[in-house]
Amino acid sequence: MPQEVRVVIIGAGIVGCSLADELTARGWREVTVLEQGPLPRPDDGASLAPGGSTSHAPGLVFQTNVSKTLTEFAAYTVRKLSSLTVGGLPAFHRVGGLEVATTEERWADLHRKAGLAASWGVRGELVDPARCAALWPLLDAGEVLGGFHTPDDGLARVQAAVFAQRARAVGRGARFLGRHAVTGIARRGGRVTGVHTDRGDLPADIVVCAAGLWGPVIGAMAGVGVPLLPLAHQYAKTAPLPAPRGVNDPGAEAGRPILRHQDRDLYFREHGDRLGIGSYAHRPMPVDPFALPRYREGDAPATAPAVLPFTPEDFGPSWEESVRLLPGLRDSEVAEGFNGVFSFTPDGLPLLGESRELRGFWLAEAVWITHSAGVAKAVAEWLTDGRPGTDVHELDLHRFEDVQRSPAYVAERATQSFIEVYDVVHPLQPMERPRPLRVSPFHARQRELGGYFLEAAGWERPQWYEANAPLAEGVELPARDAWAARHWSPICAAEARATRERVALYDMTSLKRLAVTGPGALDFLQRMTTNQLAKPPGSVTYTLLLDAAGGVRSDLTVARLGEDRFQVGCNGEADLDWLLRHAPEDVSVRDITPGTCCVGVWGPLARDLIAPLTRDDFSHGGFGYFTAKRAHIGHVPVTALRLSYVGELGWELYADADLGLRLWDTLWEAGQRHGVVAAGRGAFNSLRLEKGYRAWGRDLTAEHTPYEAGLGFAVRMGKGDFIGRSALAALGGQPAVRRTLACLTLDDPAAIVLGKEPVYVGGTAVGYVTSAEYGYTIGRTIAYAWLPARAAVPGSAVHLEYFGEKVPATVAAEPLFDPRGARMRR
Ligand code: FAD
Ligand code: THG
Repeated sequence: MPQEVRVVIIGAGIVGCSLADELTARGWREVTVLEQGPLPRPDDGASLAPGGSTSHAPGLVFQTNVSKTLTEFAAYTVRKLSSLTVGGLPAFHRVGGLEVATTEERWADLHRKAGLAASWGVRGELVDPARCAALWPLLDAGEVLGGFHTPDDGLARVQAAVFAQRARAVGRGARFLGRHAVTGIARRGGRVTGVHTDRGDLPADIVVCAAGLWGPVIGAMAGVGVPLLPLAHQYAKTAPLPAPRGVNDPGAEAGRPILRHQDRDLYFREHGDRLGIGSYAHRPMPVDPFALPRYREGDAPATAPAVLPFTPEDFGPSWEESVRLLPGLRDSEVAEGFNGVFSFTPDGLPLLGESRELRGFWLAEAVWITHSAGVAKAVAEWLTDGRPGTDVHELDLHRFEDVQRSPAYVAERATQSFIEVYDVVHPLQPMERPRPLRVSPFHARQRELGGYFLEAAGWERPQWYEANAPLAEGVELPARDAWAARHWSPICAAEARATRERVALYDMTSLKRLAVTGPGALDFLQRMTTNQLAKPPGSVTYTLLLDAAGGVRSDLTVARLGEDRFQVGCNGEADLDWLLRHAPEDVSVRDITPGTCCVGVWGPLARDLIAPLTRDDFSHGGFGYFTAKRAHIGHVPVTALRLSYVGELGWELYADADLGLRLWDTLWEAGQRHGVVAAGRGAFNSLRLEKGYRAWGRDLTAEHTPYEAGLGFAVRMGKGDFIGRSALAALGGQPAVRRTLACLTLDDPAAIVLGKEPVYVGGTAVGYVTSAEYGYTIGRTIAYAWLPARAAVPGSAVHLEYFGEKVPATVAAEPLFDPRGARMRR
C-alpha cells in the first residue's frame, strides 16, 4: 500500500517537488523531502531558493526533441505548469518558441525538426525571415534564413512551479524539511532502510535521489554509480533596453517567444526590459560535485553552490554573436551574469529508475526543467504501478554497459554532450571519443578491408567495407541528398546483393548474449517470456519479454543448449538488468558478450561455405531452421544457431574471443571460391526491413503490445503463466488493435526517408516512421510506421514528410521479401 510505504526524496529542486506532488496525488502519504538548502516561498525570490540548478534556471521550455519520450514529458510539463497558479499567475507562460537558422545546414535541420514536431504532436510552423522579425523585432531579418515557430512553447515560472507543487504535496501530507543535509544512506541486505542527515536519521523504504548535480555524491553514499558530470553554463542579463518599437513591455516579464540561435549555441528570453542570454558556446567547465562548498546557514545567494562566478572573458564571443543577431543590443551591455551548473550524462539523457544493487534506491537525475513534470509523473507511476506509463528505455539508469560507467568515460562523454547540446546530430553519427573502445576479434581484418566504422554501446561496427567498392560499380541506385548520404555508401547495396546472391560474413559480436543456467533456468525463462521454451535441447525460440501491463520490453532468441543451459540473444543492458532483477537463487544470468564473438554467415551459399570446414552435420535435415548445436569449424569450437535476421540461409557462429580471428580467417579463406564478402550494418538493416524483422527500441517499445507490433505469433497463452500474460488475457486473445506497426513503401523509387518522419493521411499527421531504409532487393525505400489501424490497410495511400517535402507512400502487405521464408528453410 503506497499509504504506508515511507518515501524519502533527496532534493527540493524542481524534480523533488514535482515528484512529491505526483506521488501524493497517487495516494502516497509518507513522503518526506529533504533539502540541504533553505525552502523559499515564491515571494522570497530566487535569493532564498535552495541553491541547486533549479534556483537560477531561466525556465525555457522547447518541447520538440528527437526523443518522443522527452517530447511527451515536455508536453506534460507544459500542461501541468499551465494549470498551476501562484499569485494569480500560471506557472507556465506560453510565449511560444522561435528557433532561427543562420546556416543552410540549420535551416534544413529546422525542416527536420518541424517533421519531428508533427510526428510527436507539437504544433509548429516554419517561418520566413520577415515573420521571424515580426515575432522578434530586435532581430536582424537579414541574418536569418528562417525560423521554426512553436506557439505552445514558452517559459516555466520556475520558482512558482516549484512552490505550487510543493504546496500541493504538503497539502496532501508530504513533509518538506529544509536545512537537512543527507550524509549517508542506511541499508541492510541489499535494501535501503533510511537516510542519515546532519540533523538525525530517518527510516525509509524508498529513497529517491533527486539531488541534481549532487547525484554522484549521494550515489557514493549508497554505493550506486551515478553517471553524470556537472558542467557550468553561462547565463547573462543585459542592461535595461529602450523599449524597442513598443513591443517590449517593461511591466511584463516577457512577451516575445523564447528564442534559440543554435548555430551560435545561444538562447534568449526577456526579463522585463532586459534580455537574458544563455550560452553553450564557451569552453567546457566541468565541476567536481564532491568539491562543492557545503551549505552554511545564512549563505548569500551569490554563494549558492550551483552558481559560480561569471567569467566574462568566456562570454565575449557570445555577446558579439548576440549583437549580430539582435543589433539593438549594440548600445547595451552585459549587466550581470553567472556560470550556472547542471548535470550532463554520457548521452545527454536523464537517469531514471531503481538501482539493482540497492533495492529501494531510485534515481531521478539529470532532468531539465523542461522534462521535470513528465519525469516525475513517470517515476511516480513506476513506483505506484511497477511500470511507468511512458516508455523510458532511453532514460533507464541501466542502459549503460559496464565500460560506459567508468569515470573517464562519463567525464569524456558528458563533456561531449555539453559541446553537442545544440549541434545538428545525424541519426547515425557515432561518438568521436573515446574510440576505438570495444573491438571484435575481427577488427584487424575489418580494417584491412577498409571498414567504415560507426559505433554502438562502445563497439566499433563496420557500416560497409571499402574493399567491396568494385562490386558497387554499375549498381543503379537513386541519388541521395547530402543528409541521407552521410554515413552511407552505394557499397551497402553491393553487400546486400552479395548476401542475397552468394554469401556474406557479418560481425555480430556486438549482439548482446547472456548465459542463463541452473536448475531453475527453464522455469525462470518460461515465466519471463511469452513463447514456449519447453522444447528439447537444441531448439531455438523467438520470444518476447513483456512487462506486467503486456508492453514489449524486448524480443529475444533463446537457444536451449542443455537441460539447464540457455543462450539468450537480447537487445541491450536493460534486458540483462530485467532478468537479473527477477532471477531466483537457483538461476545464474551472465553476460557472455565480452569474451566471446559472433559471425553471421548468411546467403544461399552459406552451407556450401561451411560444410567443407566441419565434420558436423550442417545439412537441412541434420541442422534444422531455428535449432542450435555445438560444432567445430576447422580448429574452432563454435555454438551455431541456424537463424538469420537478414532472411537468408545461414548460421550465427559463436566462439570464444581468443579464437575469433582464426574463425574469421577460416571462413574467409573457404569463402573465396564462393565469392564471399564481408558485409556491414548498412546492408544488414536494409535486409532485415525487407524481411519485416522489428528492431526493438526503434520499431517497438514497452508502449506497445505484441499484437499491435505484429508479434502475436510469439505469444503462447496456453503455455502457463508469464509476466504480462494476465494483461494480454484481459485484452481477450488476439484482439483487434487500434494502432499497428505498418509496412510502407515509398511510391517514388528514388525517394529516401531515414526514420521518425510524420505520416499524413490527407492533411492530418496520424503516425510516425520508426525505421526506414532503402530496400536494395526490392528497389525502393521501406518505412515502418505506427499508424491507426484504419489507416494501415494494405494499398492505402499516405504521405510522409521529409525535410518539408511531401513523400507519397503506400501501405504494403508484409514482409516484402520471401514472405514464406523459403530461402531460410532449405
Ligand atoms: P536541483 O535544482 O539542483 O535540486 C537538487 C537539490 O538537491 C538541491 O536543491 C540541493 O540543495 C539538494 N541536495 C543535494 N544534495 C543534498 C543532500 N546531501 N541533502 C539534501 N539535499 C541535497 N532547464 C530547462 O529546462 N530550461 C532552461 O532554460 C534551463 N536553463 C538553465 C540555465 C542555467 C544557468 C542552469 C544552471 C540550468 C538550466 N536548466 C534549464 C537546467 C535545469 O535548471 C536543471 O536541469 C534542473 O533545475 C535540475 O533540477 P533538479 O531538481 O534535478 O536539481
Ligand atoms: N540474433 C540472435 N538474437 C537476437 C537477434 C538476432 N536477439 C535480439 C534480436 N536480434 C531479436 N530479433 C529477431 C527478430 C526476428 C528474428 C530473430 C530475431 C527471426 N524471426 C523469424 C520470423 O519472424 O519469421 C522466425 C520467428 C520464429 O520462427 O518464431 O528470425 O539477430 N541470436
